[in-house]
Amino acid sequence: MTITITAFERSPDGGKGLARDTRVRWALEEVGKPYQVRLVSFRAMKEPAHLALHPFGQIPTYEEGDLGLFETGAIVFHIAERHAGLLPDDANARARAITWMFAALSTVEPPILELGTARLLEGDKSWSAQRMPLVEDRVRNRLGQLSRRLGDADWLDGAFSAGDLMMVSVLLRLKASGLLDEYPNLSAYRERCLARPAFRKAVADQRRDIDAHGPEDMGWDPAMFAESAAG
Ligand code: GTB
Repeated sequence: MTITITAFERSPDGGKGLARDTRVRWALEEVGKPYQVRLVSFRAMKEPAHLALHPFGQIPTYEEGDLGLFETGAIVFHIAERHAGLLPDDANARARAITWMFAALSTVEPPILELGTARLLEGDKSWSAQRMPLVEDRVRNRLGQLSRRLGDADWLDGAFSAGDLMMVSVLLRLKASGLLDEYPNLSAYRERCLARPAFRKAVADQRRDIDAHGPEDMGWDPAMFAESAAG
């Protein structure tokens, strides 16, 4: 059955892998499943046809036959469950890999998104300079914990898994802040993931899709993209 995902017609980062369709593309490349992309404009994301697929009017979505999914966690989990390559066969190792997916999304990502909001949307507020160190320290707290757990291992738990894919997807948003550079083992972990052929192909294809639309001004409102700021 054909797999179709949605992605931005034009992305604020110009297709550098920061928009969330990257994680889905990467997962599909890791398991070797071909897919089609339906590019959507900002306006189309808020129209009834897209809202029927994604109640919050966002990308990415995933369609396969009768199945329609939204939320990158659910989509990557679905891909990992149905195809070999992203979850171990051993039941306990599999459960631990899934745990890392949840940890990425519900424990590590929130302070990183908050940093994005603070930088992009609140940077001009009178209290921003006072608040910023608190927000950055919340990110550092999680990075320190993650760094200690990773130690000198290549991956979070044994072989590369969907847990690593999700964790590094979350960490990518820290690039502009430089915070990840304070943790050499996490920087090296990120680089290991970025060097994976599946990741490189996913981002190259994303860039190709966006370039096909030209460098037009998207006219996007930063308030719509609070979470893009950390990238
Ligand atoms: N929890 C959802 C998931 O994981 O699937 C979040 C989905 C989401 O935030 N989608 C964003 C979106 O559609 C695109 S990825 N936003 C439009 C809206 O909410 O109206 C966020 C994003 C976009 C662009 C960049 N960038 O270019 O740097 C980075 C991140």
